[in-house]
Amino acid sequence: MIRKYVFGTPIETDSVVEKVPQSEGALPFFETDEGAGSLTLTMDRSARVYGLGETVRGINKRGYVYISNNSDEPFHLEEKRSLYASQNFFVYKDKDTMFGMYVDTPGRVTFDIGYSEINTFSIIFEDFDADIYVVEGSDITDIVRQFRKIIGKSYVPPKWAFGFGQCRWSYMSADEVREVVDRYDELGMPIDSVYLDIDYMERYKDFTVDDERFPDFDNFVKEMKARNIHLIPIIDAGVKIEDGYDVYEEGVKGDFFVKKENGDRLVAAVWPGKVHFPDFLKEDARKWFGDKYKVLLDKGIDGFWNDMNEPAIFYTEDHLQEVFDRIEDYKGKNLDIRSFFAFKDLVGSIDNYPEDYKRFYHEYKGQRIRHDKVHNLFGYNMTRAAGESFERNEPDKRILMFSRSSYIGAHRYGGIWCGDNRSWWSHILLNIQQMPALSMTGFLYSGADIGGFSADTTEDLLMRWTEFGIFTPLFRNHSAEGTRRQEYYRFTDKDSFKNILGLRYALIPYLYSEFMKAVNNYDMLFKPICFDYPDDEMAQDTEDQLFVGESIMVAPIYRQNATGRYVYLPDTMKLLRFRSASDYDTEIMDKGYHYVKADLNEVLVFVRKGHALPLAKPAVRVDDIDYSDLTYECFECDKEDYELYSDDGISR
Ligand code: MIG
Repeated sequence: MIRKYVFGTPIETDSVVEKVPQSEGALPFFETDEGAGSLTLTMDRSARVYGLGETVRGINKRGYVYISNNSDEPFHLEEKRSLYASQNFFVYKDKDTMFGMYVDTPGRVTFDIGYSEINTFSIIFEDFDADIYVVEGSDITDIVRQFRKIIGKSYVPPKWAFGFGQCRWSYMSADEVREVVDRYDELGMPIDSVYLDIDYMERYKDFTVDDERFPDFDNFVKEMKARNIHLIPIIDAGVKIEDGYDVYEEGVKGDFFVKKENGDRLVAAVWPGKVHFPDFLKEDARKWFGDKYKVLLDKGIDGFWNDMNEPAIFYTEDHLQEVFDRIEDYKGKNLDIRSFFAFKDLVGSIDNYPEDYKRFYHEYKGQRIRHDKVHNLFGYNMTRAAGESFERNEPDKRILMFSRSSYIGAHRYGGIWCGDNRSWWSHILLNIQQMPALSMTGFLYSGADIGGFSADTTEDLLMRWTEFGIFTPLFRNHSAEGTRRQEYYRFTDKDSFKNILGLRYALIPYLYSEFMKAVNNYDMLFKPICFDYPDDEMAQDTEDQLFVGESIMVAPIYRQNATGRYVYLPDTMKLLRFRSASDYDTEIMDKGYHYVKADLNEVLVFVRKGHALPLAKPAVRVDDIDYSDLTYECFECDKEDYELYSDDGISR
């Protein structure tokens, strides 16, 4: 049962697509303080809170404070309150009470879940204008399912997008890309796509290609296509200001860029230097920008990633001027403790400066609205621009799309990746813990940068991370400029990497099937084990194991030098300890705690009782997977009991 409560005059976000009638009564569970703009609930000792999508910390969100304020945040530390997304849906559960809540408001919202006061859950609004949906159901899965129904079906990528993708900031030329593919192919390591980061563009201009680095790009795309490799260019939110650049000129002519209060276009800066931001919230601007993707679609490109769409701002012309003006005050001074830090703050305030987000306006549904009021809708509407364009321009074919920034609603147009993590062991765990929260909020096609984006990876870190990454729909190895290169072929134990990648391909019939069922039935692809074992106390505290689809549980290793780990089995299960898709041992294990060994190259998968896991033979491209040759690992069931979803993988 879903009830809707309306506070103030909410700005439409288009995240809910099914009509829910407004409820007459008072909001249940929380106490409303209209004056303070807050809701509060006293949490029982037994209370747990799940959801909120892409955030730091554990699966149970209790004990910290999270702020929905989409941010270009390169340090995913425990203390951070905001990352790139706002996905304001959570489930509260204690021994007597259980409900889900979706707080639909495009501005800043704080979820203080026992941070200020250990037993108090407060939701604090900057503007108390919100549609709040309260969902009750028989269990968490049921609550999530009802919620997902009202926000509409999740985005479905082409099936090849379940293959492995290699990325780097940046492959600097067509030859570098060729070399990557050659190396993978020579070694017989699977790969389906190579990503193009910002340097493929001509001076970071969206929808252009640098023809010194990528001469004859059209033929290069064809050449890669002939090898069944997809090239996936990045698209940034800012449009370079440059006379003669068609995208800039059309944007000016069509009045598609965001403007300041005085009507001037906002001048901000990102990669290309000074840019304008398209007003993705404005329908005609969205259509215009969306149609620009056609420039690349027409060259045979069939996948994109949208970046910097919080939006990230290096500086605005206005704030930079303020800084330069005030810097004068410090010149020649003997800087002491206060003035030195004031000076440091001034200079350090330049990028992603909060006041800059109040400097410009959108035309949204016929109204002029200051950016900060609708801040969290920006990336969503960039993805929507692309998604709507693909529906118009490629009506018969699925196009890969995922974004960095998001809001609920964007899950209908694309997936997300989890942004700039680091080559840290703790970030494998973060990746594990983010996946179920993303499943709850509809972002099914998601994943993190495997191996870690910033900082230098190590061979063992990359291997352990990959052993989890093979279960995430978006399966991409990506790393930052200036860090150690981390393509799999650069390391010593190439055979093990090849085997683990091969296992991914062997799992694709299952993963794709479970993914599509999750889309069609509004289910989670990743589930904390406690969701299915609500009365099992040990399961409640298990935050580093997940169910992936209906048949399996994974228990990844995320500690350096570990040769195994403790695994909690909420029921009897069948362990598959994989060294490769065809080389694995099996063991039936009882409910309870077990120390399970797993060498660096071994992947632990547990098949649930009454379920089956289909396995294909490894292939080097998704298209080569032989569906007529599947074997099944069954535990107390027959292979016929497994419902294998499959389709052509490309048509809509
Ligand atoms: O400020 O395009 O999260 O994946 O490699 C960095 C360069 C801009 C941030 C993205 C990252 C990408 C990088 N971008």
